[in-house]
Amino acid sequence: MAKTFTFHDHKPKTLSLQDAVIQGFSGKYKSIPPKFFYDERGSALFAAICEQPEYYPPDIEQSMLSRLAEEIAQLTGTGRVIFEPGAGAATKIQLLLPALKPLAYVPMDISCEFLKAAAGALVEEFPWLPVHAACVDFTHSLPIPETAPAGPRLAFFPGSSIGNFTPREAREFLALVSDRIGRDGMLLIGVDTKKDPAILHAAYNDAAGITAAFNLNLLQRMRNEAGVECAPENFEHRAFYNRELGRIEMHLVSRCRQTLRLNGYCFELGEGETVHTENSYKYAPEEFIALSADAGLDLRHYWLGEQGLFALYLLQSR
Ligand code: AVI
Repeated sequence: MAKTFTFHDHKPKTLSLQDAVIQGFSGKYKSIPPKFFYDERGSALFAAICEQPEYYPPDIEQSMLSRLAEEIAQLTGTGRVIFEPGAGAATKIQLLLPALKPLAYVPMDISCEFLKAAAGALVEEFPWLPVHAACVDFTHSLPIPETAPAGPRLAFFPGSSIGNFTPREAREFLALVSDRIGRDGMLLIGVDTKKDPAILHAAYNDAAGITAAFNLNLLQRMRNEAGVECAPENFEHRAFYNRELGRIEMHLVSRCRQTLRLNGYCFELGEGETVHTENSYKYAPEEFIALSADAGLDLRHYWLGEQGLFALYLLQSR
């Protein structure tokens, strides 16, 4: 069988880590965008987080996708062009491929080499599936490669990555997806739910300290890649649920008064002062359905996983 595999590099020149540090440390509250977590070590640490017993989303979502694949296919039909922003190792889509029988698959990721390897492996595993991989920063744009065939589209966005946007950014992203899938296009999206804060707290403070290492890895990157003079041991991981805003917040907390230096810039941190590194918003179904509707996506169906801990939504563009 002739295999189809194309690769497209659309990675824009976006903010470097150095610029992000200068920008993020210059205001009253210090922060770094969470996309800088994902260097090679950060991606490996994130994969390890997904293996931790406290971090429930991957297991629940995967068992939902396996169990619901046929039911989802009945609602979407077969023969769609599926695109997946942030596809990573493209593992979750494999649970749906036999039922959804797509016309083509377009995995998108910011990590070009990783994407190329994952997409290449997928073509070997599913030789009947045309794959058109695109290296993109989906927080900026979602260009669909011109080699992808025409046909009804289905966007796939699992893992509750939508929670790492603010609700406003999430609405903008959903509106962009809605535009890309076109009229009657569909989106299958996994979203973490609001729940007992103790469960959320444990998920972002695993006993093995993997989430802490993931968070602290940002400081290693800042030092090794961006040339920031800093001592990672002078910081500690903090993650907590902000009930008012409905989000987990991750911070790096300064253990002492210290100065970080970079290219002539000096950034003072007081003891206990934090660098905000990530938000992970949680949505009750009615909140997420309203947010999607605001972005032009109407609910076709939603499913709740074990004890309502995670949700899958199938949405349709108006
Ligand atoms: C990728 N994203 C959906 C994860 C989350 O839960 O917000 C990232 C993560 N951060 C700490 N643990 C997992």
